[in-house]
This record gives sequence, C-alpha cells and structure tokens, in this order.
Amino acid sequence: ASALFLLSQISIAQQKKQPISQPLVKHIYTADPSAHVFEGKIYIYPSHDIETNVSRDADGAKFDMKDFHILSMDKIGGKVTDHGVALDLKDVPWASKQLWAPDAAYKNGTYYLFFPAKDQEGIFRIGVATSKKPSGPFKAEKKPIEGSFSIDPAVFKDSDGSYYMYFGGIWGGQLQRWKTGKYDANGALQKANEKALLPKIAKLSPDLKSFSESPKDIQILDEQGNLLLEGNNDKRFFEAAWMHKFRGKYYFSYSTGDTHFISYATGDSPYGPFTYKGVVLNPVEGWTNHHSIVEVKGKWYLFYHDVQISGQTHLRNVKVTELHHNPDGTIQTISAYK
Ligand code: FUB
Repeated sequence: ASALFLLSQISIAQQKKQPISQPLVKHIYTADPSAHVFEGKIYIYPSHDIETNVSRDADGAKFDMKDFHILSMDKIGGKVTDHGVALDLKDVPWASKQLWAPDAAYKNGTYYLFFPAKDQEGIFRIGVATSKKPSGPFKAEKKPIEGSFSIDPAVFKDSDGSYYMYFGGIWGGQLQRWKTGKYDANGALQKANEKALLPKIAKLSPDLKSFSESPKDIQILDEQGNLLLEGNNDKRFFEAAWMHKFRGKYYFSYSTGDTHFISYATGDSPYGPFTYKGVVLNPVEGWTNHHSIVEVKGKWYLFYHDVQISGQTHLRNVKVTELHHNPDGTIQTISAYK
C-alpha cells in the first residue's frame, strides 16, 4: 500500500502544472500590470497588493491597496527595478481607500498616472496624477476626473494623437450602479437573459486631466452581430479593459471576471463596435485575471498576474510572456501553465 501511495504522489506531482513564466518581482505583491515603453525602457504600472485585516466580501474589500510602486526593465527578461512609492493614498485629497488597477500615458513632457479609488462616500472614481518622470513620484489632482466612475482605467493613444480612456467593472467595480447615468447604490446586476453591461470610453481633453465628452458605451457583439447577454458570462465584459492596435485594427481586451478569461474583440474604430473573437489568456491561479498587451521592439507581450508566490487571490504577482498574432489577425490563446 505504501508503494502505491508513493506512486500516486509522484503522479500528482507530475500532473501539477508548471507556470510558463516567473514573477517579475518577489519582494512585494503586484497585480493588474499596465505596461508601456517610455524613454526606451519598459515601465510597468501595477496595483500594489498588501496583506490586510479587512474581511473578504463580494465587492473586493480585501483588495485594500494603499500606494503604487512602478517597475521598469531595460528589456524583457532583464533586471527589474522597483522605483519605490510613486503615489500614496494619503496624498490623494479626494480618495478614501482601495487604489485599484492603474494605467499611465505620456504627452508633451509629462507622464500621467490614472487610477481608481473610492471617494469619501465609498463611490469609485478615477483620478489622475502627473510627474516629469515615468517612474514618478506623481502628484495627484485635488479632485477625481469630473464625470468619472467605476474602475480600471486604460488610456490608449491613437495614431492621430487622440487619447481615449476605457474603463468600468461590474460587481465590486460598481458599474451596475450607473445604469441610469446617475449613481444608484441599489443598482442591480443584469439578469442572465438581459444584455450585459458595457464598458465605457471617453476621449480625453488635450491636457489629459478631464473627459472631453460624456462617457459612451463600448458595444461587444457576438458573431451574429448581437450584443452579448449577461448569461454569456464566459464572453461578456466584467473588468480590466485594455486597447491595442495591430495592423490598423482596434483590439479591445478585457476580463470576463467570474469565468476568469482574458478575452478580446476587434473593431475598426476606437469606439467600436467590437466583435468577440476569442480568448487571449486562459484562467490563471487566483480569482482575478488582468493584463496589458504591448509591443516592444517589434514583438508583442502579454503582461498578466497570478498568485504563484502567495496562493492567495488578494496577494498577486505580475508576469510577462510573448503574445502572437496569427496571419489572419487572431490572437493565439495563452495558457499560463503547461
Ligand atoms: O486589483 C483590484 C481589482 O482586481 C482590479 O481593479 C480588477 O481588475 C481586479 O484585477
């Protein structure tokens, strides 16, 4: 019997899937990596996960992050530098808690850090902070972006020099509370047979500190041209919007949340509509899945996270792997384990 037991243990060990990539840093927990090439280096703008006494709830209270650290590296696979605290919650006049997934942009000698946080009323808003350096430190504006709400800003610079912010997230991200355009604390999630809630886009003003238009819905359609339903939860938008452009096409990618995929949909305009195309990244270890897609020296990379170091959903670690577009423009699905 003991020999049989040993054999079964060996076979379990053999079956345990091996990660395809290792955490970029191990001295702090990091998540939601938004990567950009600035000044010839790769800069990563992640959430900074921390241990907390706050209890777990369905709204993500356990993600109680209090600052941002920015990471950089000269090349993929190179040494990773942690530039220390780039922005602290206590220095954001309007914010009360939960610094969630950020993004960054550069324009005319200034770097911009965009980030969600709860305001004094517990409502998620999106703020902006500026610096002369991509690594910060960043100085926050006194108020959140007027008209902003929900979470997960992703700022995309189009080829014509226009900047757009994509944002939104359901469940803890509160998008269901904005169905009427006004905040409703009782706003319910959609039912399975109702149309799924849609992510938002707003063009940014020339100084990148405000919206130059009211946020609009981003339509995600199935192959038949119909809007996805809430019941299509293996395909519909949940959170973690990202935009990249490849050979003139716009690729809108996002997390499906409770089904844990990073999916993508393509279109011919930054505003969409976008047609669902498939999966970029299969579920990772840990509940959340959040990514960015960036071109570095002619190759494309997926930055993502899992919970390899901690084994706990709220203590994540960022990673990177190469991403491939097929000749027909589709993306080869990545599995983070082999
Ligand atoms: O990191 C906090 C939240 O978890 C992010 O805003 C979501 O996208 C999810 O990754």
